[in-house]
Amino acid sequence: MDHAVRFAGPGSLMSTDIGHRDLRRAAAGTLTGNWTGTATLPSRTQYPHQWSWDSAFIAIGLAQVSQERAQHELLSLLGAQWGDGRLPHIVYNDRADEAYFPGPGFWASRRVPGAPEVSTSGIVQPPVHARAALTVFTQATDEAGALRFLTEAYPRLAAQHRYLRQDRDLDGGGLACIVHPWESGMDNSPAWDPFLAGLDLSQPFVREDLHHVPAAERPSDADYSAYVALAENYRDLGYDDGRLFAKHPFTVEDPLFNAILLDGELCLAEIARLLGRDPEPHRAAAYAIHRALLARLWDEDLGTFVARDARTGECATAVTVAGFVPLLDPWLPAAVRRRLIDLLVSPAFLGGCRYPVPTYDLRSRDFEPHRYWRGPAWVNTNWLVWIGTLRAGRPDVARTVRAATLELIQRSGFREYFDPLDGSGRGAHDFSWSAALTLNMLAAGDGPGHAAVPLPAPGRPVGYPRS
Ligand code: 9WN
Repeated sequence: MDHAVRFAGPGSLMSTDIGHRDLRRAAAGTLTGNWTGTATLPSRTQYPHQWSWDSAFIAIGLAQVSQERAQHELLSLLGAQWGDGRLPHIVYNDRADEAYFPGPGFWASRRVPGAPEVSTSGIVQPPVHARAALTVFTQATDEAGALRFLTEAYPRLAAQHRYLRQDRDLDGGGLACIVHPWESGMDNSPAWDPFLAGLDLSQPFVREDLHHVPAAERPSDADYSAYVALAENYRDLGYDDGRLFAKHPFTVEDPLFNAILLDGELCLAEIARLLGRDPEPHRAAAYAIHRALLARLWDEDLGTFVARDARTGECATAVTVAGFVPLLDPWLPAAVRRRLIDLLVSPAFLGGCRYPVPTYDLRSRDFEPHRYWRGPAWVNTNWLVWIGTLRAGRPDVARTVRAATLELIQRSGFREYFDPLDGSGRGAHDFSWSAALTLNMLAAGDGPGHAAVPLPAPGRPVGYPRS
């Protein structure tokens, strides 16, 4: 197959040093504008608290600006970890209590044994944090200080991963389940539609998310009702994962979440090695996820990874950008890797629009270029695909994804998401991870192997036959 990507290259300004220098300055300014003194808000207007995977992406960008702030960003989030190891998806900022729904009163985290003093939500987000900690380390100039940071972060990251691999592996099949679309980070993805159909959605609530962003760019009221109902149910079960399988209607294995968990275990193996600890349990955990991902989520007909309902075994048929994130798996069979790259460069994604990467197959009947996670390009998913293609040994495709991302930013600013057809910005303005990951992409340049994008060696996991 011809892998030529039919994407028109980056604008001329982007290829100049001046363009990059201005972009770097603007990105650093955006992060400073959203800094509270202890953490960085995703957006001052739309998201006035600390979010989990946002903070991981932000720390990766802050590593280019200030080691101190990058370390602080992650440690402040890790400080809100629950006793069972879960890292909450929101850590609430007391000063912005009423500005976001659902607020701290909804989750009532402080009534839960083992929850921290600070108010948090009770759900999680994709575990990009081990990769973030390793990237902060690889960008440090004060190695001794950065090792102290890793020493502090490592046990918490290991506990976070243990929670996901054990407590969230609800049927023992080797993958972590998400129990709410918010846990996927791609909240409104069409992949969740079949699993949300038929839920009882009668709770009254007031949406705060439509004050700053048009309704046509946000989830529908029906989707929001499902989010609220699921969150209430999990809360009313006492956030007890042991009761989920019998009593919770959303238990889903997501390829993006699990591929990030796999990658995170390899990053933890590297962190363990740096700290003189045993990396082997982390490598073995990564390899176990690799096997389960292939066995459970690979769809041979579609040529991509799909989400699966852990209870019924039903798989989603939506082809989304989440399916490419397993390119992060260094053990992926060559044929699977090839199929994924073929799909990625095809008219369904890179080859079909001027401003990739769309989050959803462009040819789908319900593709929406403006609505949150149902079509727009996002910087964080572009970044994950970029690292995945580097990991997969396709620097040609990686170059295209990086150029497309920087061009979007140059054209429309640090918006939350972008119309992949015309490149216009959507959602929140001055969005932190768009700025942070721009800084990382600028630092890494085009060539693979830069320290700003560590790709820890997979090693040879002990005790497993080759798959
Ligand atoms: C719910 C903060 C978060 C991101 C998510 C994104 C969006 C929240 C919302 O904003 O979700 O968690 O209110 O829509 O989907 O990925 O972490 O930026």
